[in-house]
Amino acid sequence: MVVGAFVLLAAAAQLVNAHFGIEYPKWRADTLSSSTNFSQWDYPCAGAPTLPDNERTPWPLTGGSVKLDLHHKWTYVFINLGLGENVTNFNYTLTPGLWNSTGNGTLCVQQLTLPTNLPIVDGSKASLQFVTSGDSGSALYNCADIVFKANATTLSSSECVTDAGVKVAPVVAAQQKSGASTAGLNKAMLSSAAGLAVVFAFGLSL
Ligand SMILES: *[C@@H]1O[C@H](CO)[C@@H](O)[C@H](O)[C@H]1NC(C)=O
Ligand SMILES: *[C@@H]1O[C@H](CO)[C@@H](O)[C@H](O)[C@H]1NC(C)=O
Ligand SMILES: *[C@@H]1O[C@H](CO)[C@@H](O)[C@H](O)[C@H]1NC(C)=O
Ligand SMILES: *[C@@H]1O[C@H](CO)[C@@H](O)[C@H](O)[C@H]1NC(C)=O
Ligand SMILES: *[C@@H]1O[C@H](CO)[C@@H](O)[C@H](O)[C@H]1NC(C)=O
Ligand SMILES: *[C@@H]1O[C@H](CO)[C@@H](O)[C@H](O)[C@H]1NC(C)=O
Ligand SMILES: [Cu+2]
Repeated sequence: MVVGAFVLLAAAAQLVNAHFGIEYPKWRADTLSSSTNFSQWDYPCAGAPTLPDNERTPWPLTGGSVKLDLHHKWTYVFINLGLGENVTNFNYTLTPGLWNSTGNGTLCVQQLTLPTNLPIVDGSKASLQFVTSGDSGSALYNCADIVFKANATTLSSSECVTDAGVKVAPVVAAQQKSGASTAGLNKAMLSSAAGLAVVFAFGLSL
């Protein structure tokens, strides 16, 4: 069924060299570096192992910042959260509206909204999985390891700057009104679940 086409498209897409980097939180490894053998095509974390505890980025209990370096003309962006020390199951989405990001450069979001009733306390360890994908459904992966801390802060607004020309909009909102920018990113837009249905229709079955 869909799997055969998925594999072919993934293979074709490997010809396009336009991966992405994580600037914040600290990523597990520089998977863009040609001096390592990490591959962003490898699920779930490009083959990079969990960082030692002293290298986990402290994140506020109410949600923290993310800063990505995007190289594509446009891409879907998913950010998933898994709880625990050695995460294998990234089963909470932090991008329920599914982001469609256009432009090439730095995308920063100062505070991601966490799912309600997330079972975390001061000191809970977790990992973030960043996924970018085009229409073909082929995807690239990177991960970052965090620890939820009561005294952690988000990046300041001067540290969290999105490049001019880089925009992100949830898929559903993007279809309703064009040109939504990060300035317009809000909780209501990010909480539309219908966006996921759209992308799975678009991304995984074409
Ligand atoms: C990457 O893989 C190649 C081929 O298997 C090997 O020769 C090289 O040493 C590896 N590099 C690293 C940094 O592990
Ligand atoms: C992204 O931007 C860099 C420099 O800012 C440029 O060299 C590169 O060609 C751009 N890539 C795309 C896909 O627009
Ligand atoms: C996580 O993995 C590390 C290294 O393999 C191991 O030392 C540690 O006990 C593991 N922790 C849990 C909770 O499984
Ligand atoms: C997520 O996965 C973890 C570990 O497998 C599990 O304990 C937790 O209940 C799951 N949460 C949800 C919302 O699926
Ligand atoms: C995402 O943005 C790109 C570039 O603007 C556009 O071509 C594509 O149709 C958009 N996808 C959706 C589902 O809105
Ligand atoms: C948070 O508290 C810990 C001690 O629990 C301390 O080491 C750390 O520097 C504090 N961080 C901030 C940002 O205040
Ligand atoms: Cu790429």
